[in-house]
Amino acid sequence: MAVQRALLVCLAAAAFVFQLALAVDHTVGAPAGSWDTTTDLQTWVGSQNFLVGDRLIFMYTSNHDVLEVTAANYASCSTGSPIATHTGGNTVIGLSAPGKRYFICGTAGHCQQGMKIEVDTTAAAGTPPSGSSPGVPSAESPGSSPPPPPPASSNGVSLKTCLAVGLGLMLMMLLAL
Ligand SMILES: [Cu+2]
Repeated sequence: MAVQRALLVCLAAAAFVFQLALAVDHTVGAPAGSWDTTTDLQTWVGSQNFLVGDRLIFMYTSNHDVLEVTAANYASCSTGSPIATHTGGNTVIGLSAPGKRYFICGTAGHCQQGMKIEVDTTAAAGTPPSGSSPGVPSAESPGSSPPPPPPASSNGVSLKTCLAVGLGLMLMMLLAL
């Protein structure tokens, strides 16, 4: 039915917008420090909650760089054959998928002095359910919303309904935080 489809589109749009609004920029070391040898980056990284869609921002002076490396090279502070090399003082890394990523500074000795972070990105709470997300109690998910009441007057009602459902969804997500 057209109204139901419109409702689903509304829900999807609301969820998408809300997730965008929730995306967080994590400036490495901020607010007290930055990507340097004097900041306690392990404490900083431990204080962060990285979700898919967030961004990692490295701000640094020209004596540093950012190497994305493997877990093994992270552990041993090996700067050889990095996955990616970033320079320029302002590096933005999009955390587009769940999982662990490893970053070290390529300047000699800096990784050993603590310029290394392990970033563990987890799926955002609002990620569309693809069947099974263990441990997440979701009484209502966009896919399992009850059928809407029969349309009284199909056109005028649908926008209002959309707004109401969108607001309700947002409230629900806010409460879930
Ligand atoms: Cu450095």
